[in-house]
Amino acid sequence: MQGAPVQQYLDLAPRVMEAKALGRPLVALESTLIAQGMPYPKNLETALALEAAVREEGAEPATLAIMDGHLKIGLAEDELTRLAKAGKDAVKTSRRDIPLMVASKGLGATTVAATMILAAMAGIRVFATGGIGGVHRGAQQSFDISADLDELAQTDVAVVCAGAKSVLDLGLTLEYLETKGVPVWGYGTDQLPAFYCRDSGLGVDARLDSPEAIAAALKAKWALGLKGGVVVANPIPAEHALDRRLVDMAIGQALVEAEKQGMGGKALTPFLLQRVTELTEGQTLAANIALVLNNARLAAKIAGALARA
Ligand code: PSU
Ligand code: MN
Repeated sequence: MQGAPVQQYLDLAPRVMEAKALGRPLVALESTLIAQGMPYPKNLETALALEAAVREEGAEPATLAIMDGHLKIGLAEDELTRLAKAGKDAVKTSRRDIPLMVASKGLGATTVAATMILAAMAGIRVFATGGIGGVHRGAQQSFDISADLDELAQTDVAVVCAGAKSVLDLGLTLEYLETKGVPVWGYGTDQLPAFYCRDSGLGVDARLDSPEAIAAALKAKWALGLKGGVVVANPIPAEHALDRRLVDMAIGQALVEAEKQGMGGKALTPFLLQRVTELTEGQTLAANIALVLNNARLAAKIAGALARA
């Protein structure tokens, strides 16, 4: 199998293939968020609602995952159901996990990093998710920095997200992205959003107020051969934003529990996110769904603008 082309592993859904053939805009969607981030059946409802939101804005959605040895670019409804029902039994798959997930023919839910890789392989340039991974608090000691950040440094995909959760060290996350040359653009805002809250108190590098302006800047980046992705930071709609004190309290407690239990490695982020949901009695889940939908819509508009740019 030496020198085997990537294509033999890619499995494009018929709708995705058709959209590509017609030059229609495509938006990639993440599967870790569905499998690990939300309980069944809310996760399936959300996955379907995300795809519908992308279509409403005139683009074709492709939820990405790894199934039965294939890199799946777009899932049929029965496949989405399988992923949603598997939940945490699906393997959280980041860059380093991809080879084994393919070879073992397992069920892999792709993180931001892995979703970017699959999207790029399939020629999809715009990707919507909830929040990216980043530099964890205490990373000076633990070295825990998400592989999402290095992926953003090297893979040509724009990631539309609501910033990163304040379980992370947002200031250090921005420093790391700056070092790696990853642009962080605020959509209609000068501040980095903090996921459930609209503002983090930290600035982005530029504010862009339209999908066309974002598309023009993306086109320039890639036309110039400046490798890597971009963070498009889209604040949660005001009516769904949560009270900062509630969120900070839940995060504070989740961090203490994680430390006590010696959590680390790839289990840490899912643990923190689940505890925050439990501690806020599901308020963060509702906010999470609202912000991902908002990101899917913006991503579809950017993909459309990029197709016309
Ligand atoms: N942030 C969220 N929800 C998530 C994740 C991050 O608000 O579900 C997931 C994403 O899949 C992200 C991953 O890529 O966690 C980062 O994990 P780690 O910190 O282990 O790299
Ligand atoms: Mn980590």
